[in-house]
Amino acid sequence: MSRPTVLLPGPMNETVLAGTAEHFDVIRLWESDDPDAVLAERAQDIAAVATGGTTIDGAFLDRLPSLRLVASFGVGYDKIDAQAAAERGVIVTNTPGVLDDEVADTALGLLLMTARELPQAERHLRAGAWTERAYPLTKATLNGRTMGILGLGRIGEAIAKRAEAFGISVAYHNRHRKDVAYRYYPTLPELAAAVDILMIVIPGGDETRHLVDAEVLKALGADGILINVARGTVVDEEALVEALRSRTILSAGLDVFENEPEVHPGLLELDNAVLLPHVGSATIPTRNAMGQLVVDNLTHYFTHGTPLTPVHESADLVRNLPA
Ligand code: 8YV
Repeated sequence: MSRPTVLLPGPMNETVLAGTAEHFDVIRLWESDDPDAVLAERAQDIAAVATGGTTIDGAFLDRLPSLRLVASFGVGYDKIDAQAAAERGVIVTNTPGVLDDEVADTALGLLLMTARELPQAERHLRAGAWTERAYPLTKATLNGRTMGILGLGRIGEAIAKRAEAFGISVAYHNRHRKDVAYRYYPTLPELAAAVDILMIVIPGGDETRHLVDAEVLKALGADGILINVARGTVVDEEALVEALRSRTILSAGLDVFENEPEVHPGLLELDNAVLLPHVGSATIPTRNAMGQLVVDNLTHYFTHGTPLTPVHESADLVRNLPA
């Protein structure tokens, strides 16, 4: 039997490249001089796509009539229209679970960096300023603080566990209350008003666009710290720059940006923002585990007829798969 054809629109990590090459007939679209011609010529063959960041919308899906599965690298899949895929009978998978601890570690690291101004203190030392004067005491401490988690999912829970170990008390806002011991706030402004640290872990996409706006930042208040390890689109970046400039909030630690890798020039100028280049899950072991789950979703689907980790928009399709 011939091997199923898997399309890779863009470059992916070694684990995905090696794993797909071992099991499938692979099209490396980014290496082609004329990707449109390749897509048109091979459209009938392509049974799956493995992707890590390419936008996949209805128009893209319509070009691939034999497509059955889109295996996405990463837990967030806001670049993929999973609803449009479901309407066309195409299952989408992501890589949940294997990156929770890594992203939670980054979130706590970024919180420490932001609250205690560690990058600024290190810059002070490297600039030779320590011999002139001690680095100023920071206004913020993590002792006795409260963290509000926006989006208490798997990564949110891993962050909550770490925060508790730091002696930080945890509250959260989700659309629905969960069966957890943390205090629940039914609206985001109420959560923001009640906490010292607002931790964003909610998925991106249209539904959560600019959820953290000027009103939420005002509610967080002058001692408030904003941390975002989710998607830049969740925050109204213009409003954030203004809130940081006017000290409406104390500081922000950001791993993600609205137009990344472009970063708002206003953020770059501010001394009360700590900025990381989207490194939440960026270790070799974790990225390899994510890559392996992409490959495993593909092989499991083509061997057993079911994917391992479908997204919720694909739930009905998966339920109706032949046993
Ligand atoms: C990765 C992420 O940076 O999983 C996600 O949703 O944002 C990160 O783990 C991203 O998937 C890399 O392409």
